[in-house]
Amino acid sequence: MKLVLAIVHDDDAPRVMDELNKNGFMVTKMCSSGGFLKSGNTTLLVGVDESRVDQVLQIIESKSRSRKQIIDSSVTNSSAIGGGVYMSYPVEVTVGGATVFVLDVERFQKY
Ligand code: 2BA
Repeated sequence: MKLVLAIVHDDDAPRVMDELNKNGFMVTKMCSSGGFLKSGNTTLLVGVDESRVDQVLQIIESKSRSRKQIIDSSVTNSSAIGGGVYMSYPVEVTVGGATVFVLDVERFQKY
């Protein structure tokens, strides 16, 4: 058995989950935040037989879009004469489609 751990955009999560459920996969949704943008995203956990991992990945890929996001990057130049100079400039980052990890499951129990 494998555990597919997928980090997807909040807006894509409902479509990814619907399609996984439609195809008979069980999904757990967790609210998460990216360490870089500090904004919300969704982490999905899917426990699945190894033979069906590719199907899960294909569904996640087909329902996740990549997006351009502009963030404000701040730089403080404290060595400037007369005190620190504060500069802020926009930086474009591409987020997603999905970041996926596939992990081995040592043991799976349901009680
Ligand atoms: P964030 O950490 O908020 O990152 C959002 C996007 O910012 C990333 O998109 C990437 O394009 C950019 N980015 C992240 N760190 C950067 C850095 N140090 N310098 C420049 N740009 C940077 P994605 O790569 O699509 O990642 C989306 C989200 O997936 C991440 O949100 C994070 O929550 C998760 N993620 C990605 N790679 C991961 C990893 N190796 N381990 C754990 N989580 C990961």
